[in-house]
This record gives sequence, C-alpha cells and structure tokens, in this order.
Amino acid sequence: MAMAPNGDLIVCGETSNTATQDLFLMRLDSTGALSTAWPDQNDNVNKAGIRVYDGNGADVDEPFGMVLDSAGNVYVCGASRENHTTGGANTDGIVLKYAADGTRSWVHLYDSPATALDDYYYDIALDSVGNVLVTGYGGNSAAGDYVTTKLDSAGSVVWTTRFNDAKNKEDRAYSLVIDKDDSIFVTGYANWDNTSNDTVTLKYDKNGNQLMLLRLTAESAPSPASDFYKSGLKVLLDAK
Ligand SMILES: [Ca+2]
Ligand SMILES: [Ca+2]
Ligand SMILES: [Ca+2]
Repeated sequence: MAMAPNGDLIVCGETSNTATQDLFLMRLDSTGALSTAWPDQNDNVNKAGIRVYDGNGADVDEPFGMVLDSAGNVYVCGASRENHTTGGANTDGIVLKYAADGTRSWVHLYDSPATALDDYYYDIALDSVGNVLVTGYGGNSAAGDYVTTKLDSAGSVVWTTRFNDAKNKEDRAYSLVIDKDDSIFVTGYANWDNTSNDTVTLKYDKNGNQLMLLRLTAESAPSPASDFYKSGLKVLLDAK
C-alpha cells in the first residue's frame, strides 16, 4: 500500500479466477471511491482506478512489493509465470512501471540463466536519482541465490548481481534499503545443511560491488530444537 502525491491510496494485490491469477493495482480517492486519476483505459478491466497485469492469460502473476516516486509513478515487483511456455513451469522475477495516469510504461522480467527455475523479486526501492532496485531469489541448478538488480527509470538493466553462499544451498533475499550514497543493503537467509539457515545481510555500492557481509549463524544445537531457521525479513536504516 502506498500514497500518491494527491493523497489517493494505491493498493496492490492478487486476483484470481479459474483460469489465471493476476497482479492488480487499485487506486482509491479520499472518499474511498475508485480514483479517476487513473482513467478507464477501455481495456479488459474497463474501470477507472483499476489496473490488472496478466502475463499470458493462463498462469500466476503476483506482487510482493511496491514503491511510488514523487511524480506519482508506481513501481511494482513480484513474480510471473509468463514465460513458462518456453522454459517449463517456472516463475520469473517481474518489475512493472505505471506512469502517474496509470498507463503501464514497461515490464522487466528476470529469468535465471539456467532454464525452468523459479525466480522472485520480493522488495523494491528507488535510489536518489530514480533508479529502481529490486531483490529476491534466483534459481540455480543446485538451489537458489540472492538476486539483486538495478534498473534505470526506463526499465533497462544497469546491473544484476547474485549471491551464492559458500555452502551452495538455497539463499533468498527478502528486503532491501538504500542509503544516502545509494549503497544498497539486502537481507535474507543462506541455508547451510538443508535444515538450518543463517541470516545474511549484504552491502553493495551503487555499482553492484559487494562491500560487506554480516552473518548471524544458525546454532548447531538450537534450543528449542525447532529454532533452526534464522532469516532476515526486513532491513531499515536509521536517520543518519
Ligand atoms: Ca495471470
Ligand atoms: Ca525463471
Ligand atoms: Ca545458493
């Protein structure tokens, strides 16, 4: 959920019917009515204030994060099974930009180099000059890795970088935040024996070079015994 410059509320979510699940955005004005700031586009929805993204009409498109810029452009990240017909059933990370009038500007898809693997973007933020940063999970042939991508405001990839921890198990990033120097902090988990996870937080400079790794190690004999899983879920910066 986010607030537009004019005070409208923008909500993202997932809608489904028997054929497909789609990503949707809903823009509400101060009275709670669908906002005419996003006029009816005479599309398959035929409603002001509603936008629906359906990748291929037959599979899942779902959002996990959203951010607005000061001009009212909306950026959404998530996952789409749009490409599943070409690579077997798998999701790709997705980023969508909608202009202030609700017109979709572009779609970016991330599909891991190895084919037919699931990829997800879980969090999204904008840097000081309007680039779009997303982080999440990219499959590999063993298990997945952190994947973090920088896009410019036109949707072109500036860089994308992956983090595969030394154990070569599943690594998944859930959250990112950007500091005043446009460095990027990413947090999530790195699995090390298929039952236990470390929390791993990375810092990248604005060019995607890894500067730092902070690890909170899972205990080898945790108490209680169920306490195997440690994972960063959200990273924030203080005022300085
Ligand atoms: Ca769909
Ligand atoms: Ca994929
Ligand atoms: Ca990995």
